[in-house]
Amino acid sequence: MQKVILLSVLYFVSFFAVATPIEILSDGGFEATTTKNTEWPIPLVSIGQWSGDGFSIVSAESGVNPLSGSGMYKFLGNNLIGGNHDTYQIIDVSAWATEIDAGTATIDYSAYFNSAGMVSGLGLSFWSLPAFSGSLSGYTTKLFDNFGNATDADESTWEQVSYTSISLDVNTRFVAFGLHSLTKNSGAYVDNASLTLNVASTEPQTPVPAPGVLSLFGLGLLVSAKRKKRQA
Ligand SMILES: [Ca+2]
Ligand SMILES: [Ca+2]
Repeated sequence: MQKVILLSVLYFVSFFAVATPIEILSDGGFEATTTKNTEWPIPLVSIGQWSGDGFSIVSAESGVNPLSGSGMYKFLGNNLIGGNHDTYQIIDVSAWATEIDAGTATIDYSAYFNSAGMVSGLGLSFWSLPAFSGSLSGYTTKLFDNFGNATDADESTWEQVSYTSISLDVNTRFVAFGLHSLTKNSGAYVDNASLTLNVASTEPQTPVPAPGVLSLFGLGLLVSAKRKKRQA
């Protein structure tokens, strides 16, 4: 009977041990970014860094406090890329090629916006790239919300924009995360950006007893040892 209970608990544990969310964005809280590549096309050396149109990392400003730490992103406009303000981070995901090509990898993607007074025309984008040569032209965007977001008029609140379970194309080796404002110097800020890669292992899962299961097992041994002692 004890064996049956133990085996069923082990099965339960292995069922929930499959998906592993991994944060792959660098400095999504805008606390460490000091240098900016304001070039277009985005240079290869900027992989893993915020790049594109000009921006500032600022502390509390115009009644808006950073959502985390002491820094937040501020849209500026030098109009390198079209008439909008666009900043990207390119991320190398080739380390997960096996899982991506198995068709099981997905992305969760979000950022918080805020401003002093309501600002509209804000957006996020996500790109799935088989290779990266320095330009995003020619690639299909997986998601571009077309500047459809707006902040409210309350500078004490941060408005979250989020998307979940976006599938990654087979052969994806780089992804791009985009922050967008329809107008330059829009007065909008961004903080706590996140890009999570969710991969399911292609290997069969080996059931691993959780600490609680081990205690239960230990308790079972203790009880049976005591019974044997009494019988002796
Ligand atoms: Ca921050
Ligand atoms: Ca707000």
